[in-house]
Amino acid sequence: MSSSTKVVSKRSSRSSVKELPLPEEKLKEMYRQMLLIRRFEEKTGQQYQLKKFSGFCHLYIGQEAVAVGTIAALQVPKDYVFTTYRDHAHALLLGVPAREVMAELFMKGTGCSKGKGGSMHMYNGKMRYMGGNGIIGGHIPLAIGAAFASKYRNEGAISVCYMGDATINQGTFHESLNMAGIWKLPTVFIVENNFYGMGTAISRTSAQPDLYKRTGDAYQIPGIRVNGMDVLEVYEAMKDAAESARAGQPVFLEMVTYRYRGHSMSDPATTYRNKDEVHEWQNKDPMASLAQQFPDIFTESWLSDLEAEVKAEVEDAVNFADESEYPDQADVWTHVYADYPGYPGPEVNPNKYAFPYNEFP
Ligand SMILES: Cc1ncc(C[n+]2csc(CCOP(=O)(O)OP(=O)(O)O)c2C)c(N)n1
Ligand SMILES: [Mg+2]
Repeated sequence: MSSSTKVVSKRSSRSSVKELPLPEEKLKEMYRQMLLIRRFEEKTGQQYQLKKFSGFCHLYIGQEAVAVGTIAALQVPKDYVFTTYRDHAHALLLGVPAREVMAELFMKGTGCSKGKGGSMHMYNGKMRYMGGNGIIGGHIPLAIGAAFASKYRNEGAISVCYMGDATINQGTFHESLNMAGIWKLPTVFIVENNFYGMGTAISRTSAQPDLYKRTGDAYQIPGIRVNGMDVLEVYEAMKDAAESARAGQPVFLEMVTYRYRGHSMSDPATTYRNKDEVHEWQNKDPMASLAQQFPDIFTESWLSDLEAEVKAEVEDAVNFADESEYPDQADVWTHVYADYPGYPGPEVNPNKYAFPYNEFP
């Protein structure tokens, strides 16, 4: 793979069932996953407005094809996955039941991070989902650390690091990519380019607006631009990138995508972009375009059955989260740091740290 090359779709016409690029079941599963994410996120937005939970909440609506297409190309649960605070979708795809993602949003003890992480800190250690991270760029060194560990132990796992377009001006990005380039760490860096960092357009903050060009010569990490609204194109690009990373050549993928909602639940997105722009992207919707390409598979009756099934799954998640309890106060110091023998040490009296917190460790 050469540096700084654009990806050209390898697929020919997909208009006929005979020319399916993937088995029918796989196409249907990708569609189902995108729909689950869409409906889950819409419900999450409603629950937030109903004040079922508070704090930061960033929805993934519009970007579904990126997480679905990339994770479909991974070896789960061998490969490591790190992402930002826009992390509900990745959790749903990496083995966290919808119930436990919703419960985590509601900060309940049954959530995937035991109710102590909330929206920005989904996690599933068993599936090597190393979670959401709230600090822009803070997770990139962690991701190359996992890649280094995999290489050192000869695990054959790759480390995948998702980030937003505004993240790539952070120092951690450049330091991490330089190390990955020198040490040939098995990493795929994925920029989800939705064109905005909060309310600031990427064209105002990146001297090089073609983000895929920023890593090739600088770090010997090939940069590839991918249509992030096309789940099949994303899948193919990720398959190649994962293969390359596993063989010791890191890759940088620029996924061109768009968020239909504001940056977070507190952003109405009315001041920095107009409705025509949003509609233009909605016309490229990843679910609608997949369904339109394969009308023989995505029939009206199949789609309406799926809608009902997904709706029920999301309703069930809300009921489960509503009925769950908040974490027990006695658990306040568990799952905070890694549990390893000897920590926090025999001399520590758990009662010392009971509410109210007079003393901190
Ligand atoms: C180090 C740091 N600086 C600032 C912030 C505040 N902040 C949260 S999201 C964000 C913009 C990130 O945009 P982008 O990387 O494009 O990701 P997107 O939200 O579009 O997915 C900023 C500046 C932060 N979380 N961490
Ligand atoms: Mg962005």
